[in-house]
Amino acid sequence: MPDERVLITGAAGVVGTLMRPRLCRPGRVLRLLDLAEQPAAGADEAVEIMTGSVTDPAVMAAVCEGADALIHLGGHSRENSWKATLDVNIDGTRTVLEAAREAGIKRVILASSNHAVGFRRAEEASETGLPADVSPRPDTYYGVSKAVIEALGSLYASRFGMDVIVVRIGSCFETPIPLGPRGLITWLSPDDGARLFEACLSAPSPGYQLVWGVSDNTRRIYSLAEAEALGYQSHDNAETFAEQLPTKPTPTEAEYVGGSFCTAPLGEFD
Ligand code: 15L
Repeated sequence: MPDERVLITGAAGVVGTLMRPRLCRPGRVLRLLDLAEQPAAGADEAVEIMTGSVTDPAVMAAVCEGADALIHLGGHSRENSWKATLDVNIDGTRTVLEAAREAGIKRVILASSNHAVGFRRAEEASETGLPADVSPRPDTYYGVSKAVIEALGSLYASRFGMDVIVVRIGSCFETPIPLGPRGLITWLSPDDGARLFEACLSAPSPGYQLVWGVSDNTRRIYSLAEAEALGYQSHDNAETFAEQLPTKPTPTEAEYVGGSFCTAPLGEFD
């Protein structure tokens, strides 16, 4: 059987860098796209390094050729000017989806963010957590772009029968420590992130799905039921780090899903 080829955009970003070693496996080639320079392929790594922008239709057509699945992580990962957000996150995602459709890629995983629903209040979460498909309440232009990415994914799934899974990522970092106390709520461990992407890649005929991307943190306010229905099982819990994060979340962090993004100046790169 030929190798499965998984295209990852934004492969040199924070999440992409964490996923590269974790999503490599026998029978799979990772095609890694980024504008930034990437480490060359290691001796035992089946990777193809590609350089280019998700905003360039010619680049996207070339990298989608022969790919079986796509994980779209590319784009600005924090607040930026409206123009940059529009060009890269919104228009870029349409370019990515269009190229995927033209290349016949049937399985697409899109990185959304908790900031698509950043103005949801923690108190809205029931015992099982905020549903993964709770409607958008963006906290920034960045959050608006993620809400549009979700809508674009829904459009391509409905129109063209593609399987599109959108992951509302909490905070995916090596540990929750740099995130401060909010990380005890939002952390997605890199290993859990890889488990979740594997579930998204292999779930049979999911159609369009929104799922939360968080670990099974003691203090989480997000439902994991939707991700678990795809086969995700979290093994990690940010609470392991609680002693290293003794302070309490600020009132904004405790009140709103998006934490400090809710008060950050709009359109300003931080
Ligand atoms: C995000 O969406 C960002 O990409 C990431 O850098 C973190 O800030 C994360 O949200 C978060 O909320 O912690």
